[in-house]
Parts: sequence; structure tokens; C-alpha cells
Amino acid sequence: AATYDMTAAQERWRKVWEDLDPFRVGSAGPGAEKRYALTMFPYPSGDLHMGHAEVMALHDVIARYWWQKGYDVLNPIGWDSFGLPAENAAIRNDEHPATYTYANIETQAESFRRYGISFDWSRRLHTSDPEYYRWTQWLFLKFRERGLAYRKNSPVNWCPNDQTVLANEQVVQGMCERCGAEVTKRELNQWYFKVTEYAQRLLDDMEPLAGTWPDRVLAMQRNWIGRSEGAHVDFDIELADGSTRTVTVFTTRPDTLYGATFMVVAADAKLAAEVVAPAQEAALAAYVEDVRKASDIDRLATDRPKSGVDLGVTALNPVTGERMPVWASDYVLADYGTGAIMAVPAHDQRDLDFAKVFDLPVRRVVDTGEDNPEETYVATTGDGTYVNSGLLDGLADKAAGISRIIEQLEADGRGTGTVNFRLRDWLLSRQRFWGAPIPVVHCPDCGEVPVPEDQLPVRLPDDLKGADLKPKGVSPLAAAEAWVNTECPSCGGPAKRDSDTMDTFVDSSWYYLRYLDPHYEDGPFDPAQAREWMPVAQYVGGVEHAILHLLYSRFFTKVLHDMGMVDFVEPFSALLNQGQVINQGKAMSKSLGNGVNLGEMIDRYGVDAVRLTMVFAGPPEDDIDWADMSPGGAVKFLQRAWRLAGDVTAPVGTPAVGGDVALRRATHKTLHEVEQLIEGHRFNVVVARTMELVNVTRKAIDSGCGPADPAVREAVEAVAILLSLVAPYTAEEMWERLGHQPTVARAGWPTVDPALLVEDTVTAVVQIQGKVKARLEVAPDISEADLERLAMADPAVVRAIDGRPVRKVVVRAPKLVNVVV
Ligand code: ANZ
Ligand code: ZN
Repeated sequence: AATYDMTAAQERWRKVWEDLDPFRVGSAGPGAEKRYALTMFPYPSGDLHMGHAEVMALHDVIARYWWQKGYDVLNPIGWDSFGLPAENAAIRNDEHPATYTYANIETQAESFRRYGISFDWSRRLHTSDPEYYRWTQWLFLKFRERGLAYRKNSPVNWCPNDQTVLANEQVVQGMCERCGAEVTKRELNQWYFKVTEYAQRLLDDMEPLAGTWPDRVLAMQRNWIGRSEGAHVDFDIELADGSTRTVTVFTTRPDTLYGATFMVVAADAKLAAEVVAPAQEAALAAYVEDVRKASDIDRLATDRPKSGVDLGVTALNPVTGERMPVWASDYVLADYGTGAIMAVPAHDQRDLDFAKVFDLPVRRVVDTGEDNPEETYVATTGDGTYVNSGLLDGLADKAAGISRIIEQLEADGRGTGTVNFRLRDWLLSRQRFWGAPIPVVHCPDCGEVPVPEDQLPVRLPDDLKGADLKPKGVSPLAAAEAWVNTECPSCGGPAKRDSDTMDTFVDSSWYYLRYLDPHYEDGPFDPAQAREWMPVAQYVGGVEHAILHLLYSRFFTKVLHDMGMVDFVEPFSALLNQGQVINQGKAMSKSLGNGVNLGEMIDRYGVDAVRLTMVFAGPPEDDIDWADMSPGGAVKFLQRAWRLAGDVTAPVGTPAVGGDVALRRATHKTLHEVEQLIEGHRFNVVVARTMELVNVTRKAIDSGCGPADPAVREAVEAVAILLSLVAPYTAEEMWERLGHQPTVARAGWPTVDPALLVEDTVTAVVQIQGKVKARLEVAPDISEADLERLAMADPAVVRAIDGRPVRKVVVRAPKLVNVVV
């Protein structure tokens, strides 16, 4: 049988597409509705891999479908091109990070073109271009003007190996996310974005995203923001010198205040050192030394043996008037809530474990009907009746208990109801070179001075390379004398540039807006374009970005909204997370030796077969195990489809009306169903339906209506258009063989004839005691159970049975139901 040469087809059509530029934004003509299709931009490390191949293939189904449906589509591509790998490569290879970065970008760009993704290349951007980071810096300054970027001295996560500060999110179980080294703490003056100011809005604005964002991602974001309702309660501590100091705790269970029998403060918080009795100072210092080594995760683990130091002072319980010992421990975190807690051992297991180790009192205040925790040392956390609780005694409703005690505390001036968030401000400064420099000058006289807007961008020096970039605990920029020493923009005196660079998550928090016009000169993005295109209609990318990138982009959008720069509050209306491509059940990795090279797969099977395999593998959210895939099968299918185009003999433009009805029905049903499947992201089923249509058409040609029937042309054209979503080269070859001009990608979605979608029906007869009582129009393939249900629900049948018990029902689908009463 005839086959086509995929490699030659790839060469040929690429050139044609480059000339035609079919995916140029605006080419759908005036009046076309606009849709923004966005895929998470790649980091330029090496060439494309199987993961890119998958996400791009899935994403492209949507973008290409939108074009076929007549939308004007924006589908841009660019590179998230600042970041550590380039810097580390530069150190290794004794070069500037730009060398590695831009070489890899060219390699990847070439691969994307070969892979046939429908990008509009005119919107290309790189976050490491001065043209781009000028505006990243500008945004930083605007955030700073609004009080949303600030500097503070704070203990930060420090990776001793990478010699850099890590955000909390980059610490995984106490280890550095990228190198695996154990993370320690360090005091540094750092820049932060005040994301916490937006915590409630980040939470509230998720509501309308339910249904178009994966539930899992929404849940992860909600968790990360971590809203807790509770109260601040004030306790007076009597210090060793006889003075009193008020300490506030955060609790989600103010209703258990009568059961608070001691207080615990974070050992590494300033507070501990400030209240400790002199006799205990040395013990505290020694303990803190140990604590600094542990990660937050370890510290919060419930099964960790409890440790701590008695601070030698007491606090007054504001409702019982009892004196409670004050301890320091590592299970209380310095940077959550107020860094101090009231311990209620009867109803909090961690407090109870601590009480057991140090023999502290336990008092039950909620009787849940379970065994008394004072005896069992098993804390009870459920609902119950308040006991030993003064004004709450006898009450059995937790919500009421909480609001009543808060009322009382507020009346006494001893506390307030409050909301606490787990979300922390975003630590954005990095002591590394390859990022956007923070556009601030430090002047001995004027302090922190922003670089004037007309002096942006603050460019990275291009004369540093190799060893100059080696981590030294401060940014390599601090050692670049010529760069760091400058004039104060305010007084003109000698001053130093801020030598930190920004987290690359800052770059990626607004790139989708820059795509609207990457060369726009009057601002970070063109507001008129933003009104036309934003928010993004469909965002496709990996679930590894479920928290940070998406949260930060949402935060940026809200700030831009508050600045009056955009009129929407959420950047991405819909989100799709593709699964991972794995091999033999495991993530592909060098160390496991199970990596699969995309280039090799393409050389062997062709682009279309690889793309089709990715899309056909299963629901897009599921992982794809490459070991189970057979791109060879995809090649065979594509050849089968292609051969159909050669068999069609009806001339181009022959109307299909009058053609074989069964085949026409199959074609129109497929097109109709595919529309719904694509809306539901069931792309794998789209491929399955296309395969079925190919089979039906083949049968029609060989043993049905024959190749000259106009229904055959209609069916094969539909196959070409369906394939244009997943296998663009094969689709183009078919389209040409069918006598059309390129490109099939813009052929337009065929109009579905509703008359051809109507199912054939048969008449089923319902008899009672052998007499016909009803006739039903049913599908020929109706199941016996469905037919029986329909029959028994028919009003005429119900009337005829007239409440008599049914003794027997005989069903012969699809024709007969016989009821015996
Ligand atoms: C008394 C109490 C009684 C508590 C009880 C719980 C149960 P979430 O929901 O995560 O916000 N807590 C407060 N600050 C803390 C800190 N810095 N480090 C460790 N634990 C801290 O948890 C809030 C609860 O965690 C607070 O409510 C407090 O213990 C503890 F039956 O106060 B609770
Ligand atoms: Zn100055």
C-alpha cells in the first residue's frame, strides 16, 4: 500500500507555514471573538523533552480548534530565561550566563517550530532581555510605592551548598529543593512582597474559578493561604524583676481557655529571650542553638518527642486567674500567629505530649463522652459539653462557645476575635547574578532610594563570567565594583546599588501581559490590548506550579487592578494541568537511566505520531507511561488516514447532499461529538472518534457506497480537519491530495447538519395481559432495563395497571414489553 514520507512532509510544510503565517493574531478577521490560549513558558535548559512534547500537544489541540471554530486566537511563546541553571553552567564553562541561555533558547525555538505548534512567533519574549526586565523593575518600584515591597531583617532559609536564600516553598522536608542539601537559618536583610495583604482576596476570588480550575489546585491554594478563624488572647506575664508584660497568643479554640494550664513561646523568638528569668538564660541559649537546626516541618510533626525549657516566669490566665508556667519549645513556630500559645493539653495532643514530658497540669474543659484525657493522655478534640468552664458550663455548641468567650474577652479588654493566615510574605531577593537587579540605590545620607524610572533598566553587567559568579554568601554583583558603586539619584553623592536580584517567579508573574505587545514602550503592557484579550481563556501547564506561580500571578493581577491598570482581578479563567510523562512507572531521570529523548522519537516516528501518541494516551490529567505507548501504531493509523485522501474521486466542491446517508450521519455525529469532547478536554476520545471515522470511511470506500460518493469526500475532509488538531503534517498532506490549497489549519470547522444527528428509532409495543396499551419510540440499541423503565413510567401503562401488583414483566428489547398483573 502507498505510504507517505513523513520526514519530507515535515520539511515541506514547515516552509509553507512559515510563509503563510496562519496563526498570526488578528488573522481571523474583524469581528471575530478573541481567545487567549496560554501555555506555561519554558525554562531554557537544554532541548525540549517529553514533558514539553506532551503539554504542547495537548495545548495545541485547544488553540487549533479555536482557530477552526473562527476565533481570533492569541497563542504566544517565550522563555522564562533568568535563573540558576544558566548561572551554574556559566560557572562551569567560564562564560556569561547569557551564552548558555540564548543558545538553549534557539535550540528550543527550532524544536517548537519542527514540532508544529501553532504559536504566533511575533509575540516572542525572553524575561532576561533588558527590554523585558526593565518593566519587571518598574513593577517592583510601583509595588514599593504602594508599600507592597519592603525590606526587613529576618531569619531566612539558607542553602549552604547553593549559598543562597530559599523561599519556604523551596524547602522540601528541610532540604533544598534543587540540590538536596540540608537547609539552615540565617539573618539577612531581605526584600519582600506583601502578599499577606491580599490573603483574603486571594481566597475569595477563587470561588468563581470552581469548575474551570482543577479542584485539586484550588484546594492546594486554599491550604497554602491557610485561613484560620480564632482569637487573640492577652496574658500578663510577671517577669523576674517584678514588672508585668502582656503577651498575646493566637488560638483557634478560645473556648478552651479555662483548660489552658501553661503557656509556650517559640524558643527562637525574641519574646523568649525577653521574658526568660536570669537563672534560665543559659539553658534557653543552649536549647535555641539546637532548635535552629531543625526544619519547620520536623518541628510541627506531632510524633516528634517534645523538648523545651522552663523560662522561670508565670502568666495569669485571664479567666481563671490562675498562674501558669511559661515554657519555650520548638513546637511553637516563631513566625506563625504571634509565636506564643496557650497550651490546652486536654484538647490538643501536642500540648498534652508536652505536659506529659514535663509533668504539667491537664484539665478537661470539654466532655466529649470519650475517656478523660487527664487520665488517658489522649487529647479529645471533638464537640461536647463544656465543663470546668465558668460561663460556658453546660453549653454544648462549639460555635456558640467560641463566640461567647470572644464576646467576654472583648468586653474585658483581654482579647479579640481574629483571623490568621498561614500565608507568608513573598521573599523575593536572591543573592545571585542571573536575575533582574533590584532597582534601588543605598545612600549613606538618603537611605534607600529608588532608581528613577527614566534610568531603567538597571542592566546586568556583561563583563562578569565563570568564577566571578561563584556564590560567596553575598550577590556576585556586590563584588562588581564598577557596577555596584554609583551616584545617589537623590543627592548625587557616592552610593551603592542594591546587589540582589529578583526571584524568577517575579518575572513569570506578569509575562502573560507582556505577550500582548512585547515591544510596548509606554508601560509593562498595552492596556488597550489587555482589555481586548485578558483574562487568559485557557491556561495549560504542570501541576508543579499549582501553588507558587499561580498564586503570585494572581497576586500581581490584583495589585495591577488596584493600580487601575487592568479591569479584571483574575488572570486565568480556566486552567488545565496535564499529567507527567513517565517511563516504566517512574519519572524520567538521568540517574535511573529511563529518560526518553524526544528528538530520537521524532526522527524515528515523525512529529505527528509522537503528538498523536501523547494526545491519545489517556485523559490529559493522567500520567503517560511511555513504556506502554506504541508510536508505531500511531504511524500506521496516520498512513491509513492519508490513504483515504488518495481514494476520493468526487471532485473538490461536490455537494455532499445526496451522498450515502449512513456515512454522512457518521461524519456529522463525529464532528458534533468532538466539539463537546474538546470543551470537556477529553482529547484522547477525540482521537478515538477520528479513528472510528477513518474505519467507517474505509469500509464505505471498499465495500459500501464506493470512492465516488460525495459522502466519502465529505468524510475524508472531516478526517483531515480533525487531524489538523493533533497531526498537522498528515492533515496538510491529506488536504493537498484532496485538491485544496493550504492550510488545512484554517479550513474552518465544518457546519454540522442537525438533521443528520437525529437517531433512528424503532417502535416498542407495551402489552398488559396481552393487550397493547402503549407504543414507545426508542433507540434501536436500548437496553432491556431502560426499556422496562420507560414502559412502566408511561402514563397509559400506569393507568392500565391501576395500582394492581405486577406479577411478571417480559422484555424483548427493542420491540416488546409484556406486563402480567
Ligand atoms: C489553644 C488550643 C486548644 C488550640 C485546642 C488548638 C486546640 P491552625 O488551625 O493551624 O491555625 N498555634 C498557634 N500559634 C502557633 C504557633 N506559632 N506554632 C505552633 N502552634 C501554634 O492552628 C492554630 C492552633 O495552633 C492554635 O489554637 C494554637 O493552639 C496552635 F484544643 O490554641 B490552639
Ligand atoms: Zn543620597
